[in-house]
Amino acid sequence: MTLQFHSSSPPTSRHTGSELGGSLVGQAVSVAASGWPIQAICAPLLGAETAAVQETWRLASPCVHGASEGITWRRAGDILFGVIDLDEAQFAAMADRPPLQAASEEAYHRIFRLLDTQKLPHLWRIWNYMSDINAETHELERYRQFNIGRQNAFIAHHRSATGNMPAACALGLASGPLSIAFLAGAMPAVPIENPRQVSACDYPAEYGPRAPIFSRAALVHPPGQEILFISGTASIVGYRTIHPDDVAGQCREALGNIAAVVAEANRAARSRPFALDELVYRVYVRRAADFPVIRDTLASSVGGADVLYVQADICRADLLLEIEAMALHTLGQD
Ligand code: 3EB
Repeated sequence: MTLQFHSSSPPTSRHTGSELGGSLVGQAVSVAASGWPIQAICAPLLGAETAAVQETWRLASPCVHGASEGITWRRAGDILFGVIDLDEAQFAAMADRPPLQAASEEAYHRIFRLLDTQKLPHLWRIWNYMSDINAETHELERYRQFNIGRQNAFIAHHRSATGNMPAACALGLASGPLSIAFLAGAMPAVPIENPRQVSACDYPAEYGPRAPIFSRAALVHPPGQEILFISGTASIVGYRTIHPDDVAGQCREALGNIAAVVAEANRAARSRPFALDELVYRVYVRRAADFPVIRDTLASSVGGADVLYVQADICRADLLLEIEAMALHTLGQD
């Protein structure tokens, strides 16, 4: 009855009924009208043997599902996975705000309404994707527009914008809608910060008029389990990007940040300590040409760990890569 995570390549479209949902990552993937909450992440895989990978959350207990306000979701017990894709063109008429800001605010409003209705108020992990994340329109970088909309929705729903935030990532793709996938539950996540980094909610205004909302990691506790989600992690110390033009340096720094977050998580963990070589990693690489250096740097640090490399834009123009990770532990068995 535990929550499980499976990765399959090539992807399989077979549903046994116990899948909550997941993602399909690869160039030109599409999940049109499947009716399942599967987030299409249209981005080239690097160094992979297949063009696409399917990642699936599975829970062997009866699922209920629905589609409300454009969110496709499935719920098993007290865990819900949902996906919402919004076309920014539909928000173009709101002349007072950039369309991406309006779309992100609306997407989060809808997510919070669904979670209220389902009485599963606690967001655990959020995956945010948008096109042209570093482009400047309306005199503001699009990632910063997204941050305004996200923070407005958190505040409107009386959710703290500074504490108890979910783990998250936010990446740029070449095209496509604003796409947000989320895992939520009845129990709050335990947020983890990184002592080497300023909390994202405290970033100074030079990184945007409104701060991002996420914690560096989250520990969540489905019955009998402990799951560690490590948010997108980059070469940021304090609040500044370091090693701006040095991809190997950024990679080592990001891994150092992950090690620091894991150490911090282990102080709060209820299961055995999390180890770097047991994590499942997803690495976002801005320039495909940097892939070999990044792969070799990871290999010397996390050995044979499971790593998926995806070409995508990172939310600061000077960041060349971002690494996220997770691990699942069973309680009481280790
Ligand atoms: C950073 O540390 C890098 O906006 O949800 C990482 C994880 C980043 C999540 C988000 C952004 C987000 O600031 C960027």
